[in-house]
Amino acid sequence: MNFKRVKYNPEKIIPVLIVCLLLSSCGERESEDRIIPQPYKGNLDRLASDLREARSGMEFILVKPGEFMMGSGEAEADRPAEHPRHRVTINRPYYLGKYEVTVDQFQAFVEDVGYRTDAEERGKASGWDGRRWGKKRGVNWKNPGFDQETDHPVVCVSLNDGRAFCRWLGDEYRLPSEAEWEYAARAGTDSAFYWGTGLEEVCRYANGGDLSAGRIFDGWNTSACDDGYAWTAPAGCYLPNRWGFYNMAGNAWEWCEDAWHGSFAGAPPDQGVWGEIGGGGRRVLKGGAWYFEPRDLRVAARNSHRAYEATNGAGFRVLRDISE
Ligand SMILES: [Ca+2]
Ligand SMILES: [Ca+2]
Repeated sequence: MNFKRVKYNPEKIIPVLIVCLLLSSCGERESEDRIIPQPYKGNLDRLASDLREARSGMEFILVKPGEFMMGSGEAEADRPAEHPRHRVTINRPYYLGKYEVTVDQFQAFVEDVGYRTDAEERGKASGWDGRRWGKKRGVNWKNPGFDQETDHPVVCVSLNDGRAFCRWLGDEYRLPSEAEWEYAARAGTDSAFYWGTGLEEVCRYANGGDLSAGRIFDGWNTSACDDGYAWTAPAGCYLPNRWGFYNMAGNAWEWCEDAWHGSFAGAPPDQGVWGEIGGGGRRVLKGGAWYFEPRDLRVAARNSHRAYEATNGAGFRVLRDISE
């Protein structure tokens, strides 16, 4: 097996627990046990640089081991949830979806197993309707409150729905940890955006709240450029990051498995999930979405919802583990 369960360092966890209890910011109790990925024993050179999953047609890109600094830098110092910036070692390679999971891929899963999403079961989802944010009756992945094509990212899906989709694909598929997501999104960069720091380039790389959105969302705070879409855009629109991943900034927020913590104090130095795997409390989302201004499209930006919550700005991307 490639993973071992170890007792996490209580000297680091206990202060975080105390702060969380005082601030009521964690949402769920931290587990003392976590799974730490073990170094890869295979030959990296023998791994394909990309692959296609036969059932869904989803494309994946190989992410090789390395190190990176996780969280926001000095120029982004007003964001306590993204601090302290800390070194993370990625010691196992993995494949990550080149694109967000699309409406037609999610539909194939639903039709195959008769799945009903959390939003369908609850009869509602949250979202932005162009005028206000709130819970909307009858809103779900089939009807997110705006028109979508089948190649757009599926939204109004909960963390639970994302996990169910991964189980359908097979045992080696799962949602990424936040560290695995941010390592792939940064793609070797350490700037606020994975294209650098330029706000003038936002609309070339990301579908966010832009001038197209500003023409529809009255009084909305937008980028000073036009990316062409007020709502979601096709997966594969815009420029990819340096490693070939599309829309990691913007379009749909993307679920990660980590439990929500109000800062990175005590964060693990590896790619493993921070927090109990399979829990139902608040979980991390990354990347920003179609209605957000540029600061929420930064690589370090973080959001959280409960595992059952669905919003019309949130979707997900799939990770495929590599054995050995
Ligand atoms: Ca847009
Ligand atoms: Ca995205």
